Amino acid sequence: MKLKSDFLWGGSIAAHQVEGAWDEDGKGPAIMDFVTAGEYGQARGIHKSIQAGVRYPSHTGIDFYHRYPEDIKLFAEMGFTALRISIDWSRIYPQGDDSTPNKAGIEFYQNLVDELLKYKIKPIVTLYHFEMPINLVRKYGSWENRQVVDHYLRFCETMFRALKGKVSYWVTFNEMNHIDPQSEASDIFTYIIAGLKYSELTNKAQTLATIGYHMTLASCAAVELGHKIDPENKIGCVFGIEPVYPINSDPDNILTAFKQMDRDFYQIDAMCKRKFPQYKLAEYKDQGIELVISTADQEIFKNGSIDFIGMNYYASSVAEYKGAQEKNSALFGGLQNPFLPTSKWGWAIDPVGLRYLLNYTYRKYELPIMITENGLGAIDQIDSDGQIHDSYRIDYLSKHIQEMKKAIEIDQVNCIGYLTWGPIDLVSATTGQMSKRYGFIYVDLDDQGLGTLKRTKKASFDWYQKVIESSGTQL
Ligand code: BGP
Repeated sequence: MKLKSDFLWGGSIAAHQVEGAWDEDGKGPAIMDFVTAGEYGQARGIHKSIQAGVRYPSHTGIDFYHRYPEDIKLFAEMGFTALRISIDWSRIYPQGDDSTPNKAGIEFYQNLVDELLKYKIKPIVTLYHFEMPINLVRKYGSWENRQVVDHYLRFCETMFRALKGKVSYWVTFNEMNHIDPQSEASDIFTYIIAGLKYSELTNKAQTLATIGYHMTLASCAAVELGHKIDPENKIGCVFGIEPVYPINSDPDNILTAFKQMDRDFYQIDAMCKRKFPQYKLAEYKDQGIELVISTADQEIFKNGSIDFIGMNYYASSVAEYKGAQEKNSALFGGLQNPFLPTSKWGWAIDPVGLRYLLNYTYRKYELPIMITENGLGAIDQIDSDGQIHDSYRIDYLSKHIQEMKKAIEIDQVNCIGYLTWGPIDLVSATTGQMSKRYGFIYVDLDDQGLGTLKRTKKASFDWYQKVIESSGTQL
């Protein structure tokens, strides 16, 4: 069966992973410009430090800043009807708290959006994909400080107005759910999302909970603001969610799996049910965490419910009960599922998990769901014929689209779009590498930031073009 004609087909990218031009046209330094230089990266051995003058992928990106017309033309050739981009906050307010916005930054995104509209590609604009001006981290202490919410809202307002009438789909945040006192992934994501070093936090649990709270509040306030500026705006929030399966049928393991998965939903509850969930406050209290919800905040939760849920789906995970104090170790590998193969980075490949998650989420909220990221990170080889035969990527995506179709056609889930992650190769967020590739388009650039930046279509390019052309029937 064909999917509806207005189903959104396309891909998703993030400013800091593609643009480069990290210090051009008035852009200020942002969190992700420092991630590669940080202690954090060195300790984990996944990011190299930046020395003066050394090219590095996070600073050059894939030079999308200068080459976007060429790249968008290729997306149009594939038949994209949507592209999710993000706006780098530090291009608009270089210090975060500047009194006026940077005109050149606004113009860049207006031109980018115009270029998409030229090809009738709907822009889906993320307002926060880890691109916070570093000054807000250093001067205010990042999202732990309530004032940052106000700076974020000013930035949102500037962009809602600058792109009014051109953009109707907005995303307030990407994957804020990864920062949680009970999540082991917090050590990476506190750095990526909030620019803070986990090891240096004095009261970790309180800080992480406060960050999560402020971001949730900021999202609701941004939704309210965006609706006021243009009632046509459809504003959602994107979550990175993994289905968590119990390791076996022991009820303790089943409860543990449920709790781990449930942790990713409290913010969606707040954004859909018009109040911050009481169960989360009780859980925090139990852990000695205090959150103060003012009457003004309650109003914000009441008025800021989202129009759609964005779902980033890559993998599922497995949980086992290890005692009351255990943390969620699911993300990035965790326990092995013997029924599933894994990617080179240990992420379980689980197409059925996508159908499960779509069902689970839709039954809970009955809101439209957009698959905002899905894809396989892999090392691509250029064969002797000069081509990249990425059948493994086609296989992964094809199986996931099949399961998504079952969720739509059989289970009646209202899924409104499918966007692959990194339709063009880009810098990986958690490894800082170029060699972990997701694209239909190969970019000649290595982990040291060296290469010609030449774009080459992979085998998956023609395949995805046919998928879109046939409305998902030719897989
Ligand atoms: C998501 C992020 C993306 C992207 C993706 C793949 O969590 O929203 O920014 O990077 O993961 O992850 P990685 O780049 O680490 O392979």
